[in-house]
Amino acid sequence: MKPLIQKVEALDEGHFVRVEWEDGNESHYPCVWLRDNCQCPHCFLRSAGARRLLFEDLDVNIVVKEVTLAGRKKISITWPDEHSSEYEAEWLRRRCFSEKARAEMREGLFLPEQQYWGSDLQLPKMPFEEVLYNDESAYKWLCTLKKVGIVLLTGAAARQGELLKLGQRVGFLRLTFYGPTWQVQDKADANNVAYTTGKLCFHTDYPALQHPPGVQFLHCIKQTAAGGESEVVDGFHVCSKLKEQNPQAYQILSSTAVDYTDVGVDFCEFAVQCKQRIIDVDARGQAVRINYNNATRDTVFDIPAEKVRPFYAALKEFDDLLNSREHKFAYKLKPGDVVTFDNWRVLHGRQSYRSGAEVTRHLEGAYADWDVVMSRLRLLRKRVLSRD
Ligand code: OGA
Ligand code: NM2
Ligand code: ZN
Ligand code: ZN
Repeated sequence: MKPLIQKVEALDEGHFVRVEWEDGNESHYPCVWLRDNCQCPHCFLRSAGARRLLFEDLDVNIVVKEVTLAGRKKISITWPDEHSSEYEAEWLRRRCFSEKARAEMREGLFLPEQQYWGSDLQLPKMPFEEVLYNDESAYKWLCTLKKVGIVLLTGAAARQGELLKLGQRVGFLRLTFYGPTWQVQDKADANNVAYTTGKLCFHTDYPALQHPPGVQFLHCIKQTAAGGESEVVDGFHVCSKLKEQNPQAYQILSSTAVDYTDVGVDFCEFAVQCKQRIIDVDARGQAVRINYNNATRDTVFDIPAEKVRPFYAALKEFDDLLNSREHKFAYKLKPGDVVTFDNWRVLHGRQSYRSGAEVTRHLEGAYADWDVVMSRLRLLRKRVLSRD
């Protein structure tokens, strides 16, 4: 199981160390990286798991003076200034620079695997209580949330406060101008279109913020008899379709900065303004975040006039794909349901319902950041996997 070292040598005039493993593999480590990552107490603060070595004290042209094998589980390096460093076999193996090893490390740290879905979605469901009190269940919840983008938790109490428990379970909730949690119901002088009985077409929440909330929780406390049904669509799946069907529309939506605005009073007074591309892409042109809420898209539109019509045409293409029968999935929340979803990936909407004298529909909502959720996922994985 544990990797053992067969042989170690310096290469390239001391700029590289080559490790030959007992299983026949080999790894090459740049010496500047080895010196930078010396694990001795001068260079590394164990208690923080962080580098003490200052960058200004690192010679970026450093070469090894001597490298030796210490047993088969450790290598030792002496540097030209006589500083010495030791590296464990297991530590080195995990940090191998090969394409394959780096891909494995990346997958373990970030779980990038995504399962695209459409109207065929088998909405993943788990009991709310299980997720709160069982680590395996919580781990499975978060893995599914990352991979599929949506998980329905069932059987919560039909009263306010349940999302605070979910917040504690992951760590903490994301506070916004709408408060630590917020009440989705028909309100007089609503400060947001969500707080009316109107239809909400597919949107992601809060693109008006520079860093929109990564994860959203919606807890159904009361559901109206007619109307108020929910819809979701896999935004990344739709983006990949748009890219292949209409690369020009994709190009426009992934490059045009759209103005968003949100002004009002809730938790406190706010005047939020932001520019976002509707489709945020990584260096490879892959969609990594959708920023689309038609309600908060500003009347101010800071692009040249001649680019406006092509932009609307592109957005129409995207919106049509979002709403196509094959892509969207419809369901209706019941009291006690908590839908948890990736607000960077999954767009959500709801049907209108009739307004009345009293409140017939009430959801409590909350946000969490992906940093917090992924942190909990990694901790749960460590705990769950070390058990067996
Ligand atoms: C929202 C929202 C969905 C619903 O409040 O942003 O999308 O079903 N609500 O009311
Ligand atoms: N609410 C539900 O982008 C948005 O304004 C989404 C946010 C009011 C907290 C709605
Ligand atoms: Zn050191
Ligand atoms: Zn919403």
